[in-house]
Amino acid sequence: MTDASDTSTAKPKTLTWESELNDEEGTWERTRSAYREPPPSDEADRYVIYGSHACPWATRVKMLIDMLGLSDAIAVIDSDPVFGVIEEDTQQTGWVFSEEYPDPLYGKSTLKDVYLLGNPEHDTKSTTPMLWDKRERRVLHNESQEMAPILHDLFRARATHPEVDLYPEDLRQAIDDLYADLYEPLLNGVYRAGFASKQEVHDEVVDGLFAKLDELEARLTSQRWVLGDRFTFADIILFPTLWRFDFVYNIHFKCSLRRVQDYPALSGYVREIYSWPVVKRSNSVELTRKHYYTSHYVINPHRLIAKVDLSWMDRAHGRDGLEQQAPHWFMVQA
Ligand SMILES: N[C@@H](CCC(=O)N[C@@H](CS)C(=O)NCC(=O)O)C(=O)O
Repeated sequence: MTDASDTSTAKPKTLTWESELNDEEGTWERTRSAYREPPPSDEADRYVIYGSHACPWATRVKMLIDMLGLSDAIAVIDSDPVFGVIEEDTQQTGWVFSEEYPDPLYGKSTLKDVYLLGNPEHDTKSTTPMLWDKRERRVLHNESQEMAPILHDLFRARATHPEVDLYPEDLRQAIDDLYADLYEPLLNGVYRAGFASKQEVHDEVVDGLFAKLDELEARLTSQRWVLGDRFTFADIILFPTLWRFDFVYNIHFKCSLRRVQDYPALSGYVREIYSWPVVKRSNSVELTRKHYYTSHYVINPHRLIAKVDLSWMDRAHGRDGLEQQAPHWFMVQA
């Protein structure tokens, strides 16, 4: 039998979402991303993004790549949407590869193994999105909010649509401020609400979250995009959370005071962005539902997937009266 107090030979445990649950406090806290290195060059086909079909953080980076037309320069490798066991002795779960979603570079069976290939000392969360350097075989970056602007600025010149500017100089500060304002209450708030294990913790997060949605509704009633009349990365920050809200967060994470479809402006905003072919590429309802309901066994032990009526998403968005500037090519079928 192993003595738990003997740490001399114990391997460091890899963090996963389960180890971020705090039973005593009833809270859940996301670990800070550990890898923060920009790519050393702008070479095409040297870097890949390890992503996943269901992760909103990965989706933000994938939407940026698709909207600039960078998929020839930076490929995306998606892991299986369903979490599997990544650590035998603790049975903790995380991103895995499968027959349908293989790791074409190294044939690894878990994303953690790819992290370990790049860094044998890797002992923190193995998250998506992760920017990988194929030449040096190592992880460069795994924080979407910093990775996206780095890729935008470094690779935009080689994009199919270099005219698309998702980070206009004059709005950079506003984009960063919006993220800072939305992160804890809303973008991460849905997870804090869903994984809370004490009623008062859940209630408080949910109240803060809907206060933020109410603010956004007011803002998007008078303007087309979240920072005004230009579509920018700020909208890419907001969209993945709003888009999956009704069919995942509202049910699975019990963020159920209201639905996005109950907000006229927010729902029109989601419908408009989701109507673009370039957005459909990285946002799959089926894979997203499958991921959440089947991966978080702590809050959904039987892994049943909630039935949903998504007909509202395909109705006319009704936002043509508001001034707008979004690249026409987003709306064009490839
Ligand atoms: N702050 C990070 C968060 C990334 C993150 O937590 N991704 C989740 C998926 S949505 C993940 O990979 N989780 C793996 C796990 O919990 O083991 C970012 O924005 O890139």
